[in-house]
Amino acid sequence: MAEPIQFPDIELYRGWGEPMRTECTIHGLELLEGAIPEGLEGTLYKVGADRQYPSGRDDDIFIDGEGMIHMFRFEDGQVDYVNRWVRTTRYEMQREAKRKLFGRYRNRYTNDPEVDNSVSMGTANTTAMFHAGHLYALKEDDLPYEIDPDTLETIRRTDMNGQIGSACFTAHPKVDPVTDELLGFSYQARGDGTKDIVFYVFDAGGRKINEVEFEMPYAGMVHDFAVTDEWAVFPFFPMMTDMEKVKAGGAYFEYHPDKPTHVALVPRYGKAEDIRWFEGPNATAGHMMNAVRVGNKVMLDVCYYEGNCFEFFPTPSGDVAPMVPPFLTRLTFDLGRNAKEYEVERLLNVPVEMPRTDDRYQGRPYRHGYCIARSPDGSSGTGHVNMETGEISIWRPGEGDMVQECQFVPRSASSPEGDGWLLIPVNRVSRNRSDLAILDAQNVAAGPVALLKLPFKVRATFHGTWVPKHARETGRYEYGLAGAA
Ligand code: V55
Ligand code: FE
Repeated sequence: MAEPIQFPDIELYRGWGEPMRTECTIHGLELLEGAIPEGLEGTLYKVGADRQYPSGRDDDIFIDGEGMIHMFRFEDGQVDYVNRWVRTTRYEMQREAKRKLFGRYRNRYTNDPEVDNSVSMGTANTTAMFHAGHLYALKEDDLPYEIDPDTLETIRRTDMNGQIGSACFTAHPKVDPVTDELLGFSYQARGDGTKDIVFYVFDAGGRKINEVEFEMPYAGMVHDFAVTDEWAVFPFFPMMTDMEKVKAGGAYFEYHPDKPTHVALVPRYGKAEDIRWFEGPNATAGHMMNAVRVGNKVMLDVCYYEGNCFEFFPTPSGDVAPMVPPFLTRLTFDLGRNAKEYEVERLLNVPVEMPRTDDRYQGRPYRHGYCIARSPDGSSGTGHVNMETGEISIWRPGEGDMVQECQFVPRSASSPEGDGWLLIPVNRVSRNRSDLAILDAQNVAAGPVALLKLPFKVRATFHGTWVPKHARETGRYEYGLAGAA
């Protein structure tokens, strides 16, 4: 007899966090308000964590949980919605066993004895990536899972035709929609607790054209990075893995409040010997908005925590280090000087997370940023940041409601920066269901130009990507920059 399915009564699973565990298909979402903009043709893919089976543990955390991929397909004036579990090795093994076999977040020493130590813990729960005609679901501790872009069926776990020789690939790759290059990396690349990091550049056809292998100062978490025309910027915040603690069943990461931050600037098309190292104050961060090079200076714009960014990762002594608010902050690295320090400058005094841009301007001088702006009452709204003036304008969906990460879609392949729409899954918390809001990206505060209804909740998505109709057909974005030749 299989065990009864009973989730523990913990905060994580209450209210909006109640596991959804449901695969749905809707042909044509109801339009509640406004009109779907003409010319908006393509697919928004989003990936998040749901809960396949109860773990029986009380140390479960929101960034764990089996991957669920969602799509909103805009076609012929309507929007279809589909979501499917990603059939990871872990998902399939648990489905077969009819119970949870994998234990604490990234801690294989807490797995059920019937799971071989070599099986990946990967959940494919963090983002969707589209490159060279293929769609993937990603988690930073595992290889990519290729997904059918029309049905969301899982095709395979892949090392990209043997080109990734590591155990994993980042969940924050950068696909440049102008050059169609893919930039990514593997961290703890030789397995749990290793210091190896490998940076990759792939061309528009998916062929690896550069690889730079180097060592981090310690086996840390490298959740995101940023790229400019010449550099890949890797901040190493002191969120570290201690394998002795992990082997004893502890948390996979610990926040060290007394350690500095190290930053590596890795040449985009160069070699490890040309890496430039910097060192700065204690801090943490998950997400980068962008990086830009101007002359000899590289600027990294990041949602910066002057302390811990994850309450569930303790200090080495086992204390809870309370989470501090994230502020959009610019770190400036002067490559013209032979100094290790960098400048730290707060750009905005409102706590913001899940930063995005018009992705054609990743690594290029930019004027528009988008983010989730938090309110003191626990609700949230979608923010537009004018990067020249530092002003933020915010759309708040309603009392108690929350927004998920937005996706910018340009009006046309070569429209000016910021001319387009924002697509946003909205948590209608009091109604226990979701909407998809479409905002005019140049007038965020005016509220949705269209609002589509989901008769259930899209529980949690972290990140995603937009694939325009022409890219699904040709495998290339081939976007342009307004004013560029
Ligand atoms: C983060 C998210 C993750 C993860 C590690 O936001 C770090 C940071 C969604 O999963 O596994
Ligand atoms: Fe992330």
